[in-house]
Amino acid sequence: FAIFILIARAQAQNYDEAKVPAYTLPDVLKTSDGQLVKNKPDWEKKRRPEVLTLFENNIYGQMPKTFDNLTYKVTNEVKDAMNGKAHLKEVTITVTKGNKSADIHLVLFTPNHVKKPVPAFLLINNRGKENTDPTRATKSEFWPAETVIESGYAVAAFHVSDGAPDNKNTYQDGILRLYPEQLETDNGMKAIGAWAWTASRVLDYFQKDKNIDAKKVFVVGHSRGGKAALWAGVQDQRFAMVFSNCSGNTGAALARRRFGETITRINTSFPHWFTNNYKKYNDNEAALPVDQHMLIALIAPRPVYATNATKDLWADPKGTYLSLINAQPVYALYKKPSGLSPEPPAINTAIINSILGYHNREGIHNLTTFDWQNFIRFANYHYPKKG
Ligand code: GTR
Repeated sequence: FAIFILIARAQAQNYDEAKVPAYTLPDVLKTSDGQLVKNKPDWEKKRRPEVLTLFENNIYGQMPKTFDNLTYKVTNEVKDAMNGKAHLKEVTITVTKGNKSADIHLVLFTPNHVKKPVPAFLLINNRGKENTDPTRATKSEFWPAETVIESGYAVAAFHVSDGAPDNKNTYQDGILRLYPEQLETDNGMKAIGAWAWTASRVLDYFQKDKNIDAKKVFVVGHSRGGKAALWAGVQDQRFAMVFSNCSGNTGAALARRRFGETITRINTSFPHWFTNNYKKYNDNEAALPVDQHMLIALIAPRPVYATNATKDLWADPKGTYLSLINAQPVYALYKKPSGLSPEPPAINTAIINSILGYHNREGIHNLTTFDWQNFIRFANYHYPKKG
């Protein structure tokens, strides 16, 4: 009987395009009182705040913005790391509120021999800490720091556990200790929100580091980290650009397609990621007042790059592309058309020369050198180096 239930649950995940239900996406440009937004001021003053609140209340939770103090301490520094090519700093960022504090551990490499300040890629690392080894004894495609440094960008990372342990029993043990009231409310922040909050505190630090161009910080995340990267870019308009890799359900992919992972599945496997309110939409996507194209639209006019992998149908490559397509009307208000064609590009073909970038890489659910190389191309396109 138990096996039967397991099979039934596995089958409940659809991978057949023909079985995608008919759906209607909420109109990103239509206000709750039925008016059509036609220009930038109306978007920014009326509709954007409305959509942002819908995401906060229903999905990602509130984003507390106040704390008493943010200090930092460089705990390790190597000026000639990577054979002299980079300057390593390990920094502990401490955020204090009342009698409580939380530490964020940042690994940061800045390229030597380039004009400062430099733009930076910041990874929200949801996998092993060895992926961001400051000694570089261990190298990983997940964070190919040498490749990013060679391209003239700074490269930084923090681990999600500093924001919130990725565990349904202990997620409260990170920065939520500073905001216990969040745990008492159905629209309270949980782990994904805490990771996005942490990315913003790193950006606060970047504003104090004279080698970093804090107006050009690009937030990057893979999968659950890619969901947090999108939310960070939405919440904190200081992030210049967002890279969301294989972020799938409640990331860059449309929920209403019910292709691969669904809201029920994500809320069941990871009850500590999203608000209590989000559980109301289990098997009830149509009732959601938003869909994920609207999350991308909230990042406009800043560039967004989303990716998928061919063997990662769980994260719905097509649904990700459709999110970008359906975010376009908001970019158009800023006269930043993306010119995406209705059909996704061929496998391994990256859309770079566009405000909304995309590729579907051959292979499995992962963050790889191929992905990073295209992130760098996209950054070069939007922030061409002078001279
Ligand atoms: C899966 C989860 C996805 C994605 C992934 C990951 O188990 O269903 O939403 O977050 O983990 O983070 O690698």
